[in-house]
Parts: sequence; structure tokens; C-alpha cells
Amino acid sequence: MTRKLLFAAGTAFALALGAQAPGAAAAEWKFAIEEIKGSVQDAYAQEFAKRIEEKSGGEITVTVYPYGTLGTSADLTELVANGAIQFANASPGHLGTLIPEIQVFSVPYLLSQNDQVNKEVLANSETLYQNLEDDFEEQNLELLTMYPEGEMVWTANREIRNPEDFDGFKMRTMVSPMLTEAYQAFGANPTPMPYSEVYGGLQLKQIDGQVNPIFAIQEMKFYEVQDYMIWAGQQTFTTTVVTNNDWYESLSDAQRTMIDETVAELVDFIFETQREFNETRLEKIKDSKPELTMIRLTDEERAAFEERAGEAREKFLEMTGDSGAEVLNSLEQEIEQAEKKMN
Ligand code: 6CS
Repeated sequence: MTRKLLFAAGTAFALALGAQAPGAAAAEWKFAIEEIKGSVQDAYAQEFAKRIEEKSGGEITVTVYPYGTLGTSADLTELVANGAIQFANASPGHLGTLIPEIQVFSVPYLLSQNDQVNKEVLANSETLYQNLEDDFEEQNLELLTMYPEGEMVWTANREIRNPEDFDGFKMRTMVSPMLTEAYQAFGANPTPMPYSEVYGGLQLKQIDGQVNPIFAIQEMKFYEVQDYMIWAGQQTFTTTVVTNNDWYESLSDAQRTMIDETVAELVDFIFETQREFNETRLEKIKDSKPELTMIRLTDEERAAFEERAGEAREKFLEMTGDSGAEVLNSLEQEIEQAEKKMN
């Protein structure tokens, strides 16, 4: 898919309604998310469901399956690929074993410090929607959209201000090989594990810390079993929404347009939602645990990690070869252009 929906002008609504043959049976589309009810991904999927139901005049209902009901993130992607469900979130932090190049989004300090820039790039990137289209298709997936969910903050059982502080520190990461490389470069002992096991892992001290956006730290209660929250500016959490490629191609033009149009409408919606969730939930964390120490690394402290990120970038290139280099370079150019345009 490309951003064709953007050019669909206002005809989609009528077309979508017209796409339903008179007397056609109501359809149910299934959308699995990698997060729990009340999360950013849930807000997206619920709004997607609401709009699809409205646009189809009630002929299509979308059922949202929260994390835990259908399996781990990897399971959800597989369910979409084999057509058991129609939509799922598939975050690059978990998708790297299937589509190595998507791990570019886990290269530290690559995305902009300006989240508006990230929003634009993720919604419109040619690198993403054209260069990587075939890689998704090979997995029988269609990439519908990608959006940011907020800055990823470290939580830890001790103060981390420079790479030496990470010595012997077991940092939980998502399962992407790129994240393992990144946290090794930062000086930590990366420990990949599924999302559902993180709280227990922290509580039982199998891991010393983890990294996620604030809304997730709050709703998954990770802050309860940690002493520090640390902002190092290394990464924005990004996620994709994927659909089954064969199924998507088998839809009528009107139904595809309805999906594409809805996805385009939700770019601003989800950006504002994640911003609000991250802001309000930081306040909730502060209220619930005033003794939690919050640290923003100084520019100098951050620079030491940025320097280490160079090693992670090299590892990305080793893992992905020429195709990865092309993706990395063109994405960097897109980010630079978007930053210039917005400043
Ligand atoms: O850390 C994780 O595994 C998860 N974090 C978020 C914010 N969403 C989904 C992902 O699986």
C-alpha cells in the first residue's frame, strides 16, 4: 500500500457504503493489540473500530483483542499473516526477526527529538511505505500505518548516568536483536522477554530495569517495583499496524479506501492521545510514588550514550547489509528534511 488514501478526496464515505451489497451479511474484523485496555494502542484500535462501523453503516464491526487474549506480540503478527485475524499492532521492537530492516527504528538517537517530526515521518515516509513494502508482503503482511507512542524512559533499581553505571545491569528489552545490540553498546546486559513477564521479572529481581513510554510504565505498574525513572532521549516508541496482505487485496476498492482513509484520519488523533496519556500518567506516577527519583540526563551525560549508539548503528548495518544501509540512509534524510521544514 502507498499513501493513496491521502488522494482519495471525499468520495470514500459514499463508496464505502456502496460497497456493501444489498442484504450482504454483516462482517466482523478482528484487531489485536500488544497492549492492555486503556493503552495508546487500545485508544487507536477503539477509534478505528468506531469509525469503520460508522462508515460502513454498521455492516462491519471491529472486535478489539487486548494483550493477553491472543498471545505475545510475535503470535499476533503470525495470526495476521495466516489470516486468522485481520489487523494487529506489530512494533519494530518485536518485528525484527521477521523484517530485519524495520529494526532501523530501534537504532538509538536516530529519530528526532521533536516528536512532531517523528509523527510526520512515520505517517508519510517513502522509505517505510515503498522501500519496505516488499519485505512486509513477503510475510503476507500489508503495512497500514506507523505511529509514535512517546519517548521511551528507563526505569531502574539504581541510578544510571553513564555507560559505566550499566555495568552488570540486566536491562529488559523487547525481543529485537537490534535492541540487544543497542543495550550491549550502552554497557548493559540486555535481557529480552515478553511484555507480560516484565513486572514479575522486576519484582523477583531477574532484571534490574526496563524501558518503555511513560503511559506503559504507569498502566503496567513497573514504577511500583523500581526506584528511578531516567530520561536519556535515546528512543521514541514506535508501532506499526499491519493487515493480512491477501485479505486486504481481496477487498473491494471501496473497503480498502475506507480502511486507508480511516488510517489517515487517525494520524493526528493518536498523536494527541499519546501525548495526553504520557503527560497525565506521569502525574499519576508522581502522586502514587513520590519517592521515585526522576532523572533527566544532562547534555554531557547523554552524549556518552550517543557516542555508544554509533556501535549499535554499525551492528544494524552488519545485520541488514545493503538493503539496511539504504533504509537507514534514506530515513535519516527524511528526518533531516522534516526537521528543516518544521524549524
Ligand atoms: O515493551 C513491550 O514489549 C511493549 N511496550 C509497549 C509500550 N507496547 C507494546 C510492546 O509489546
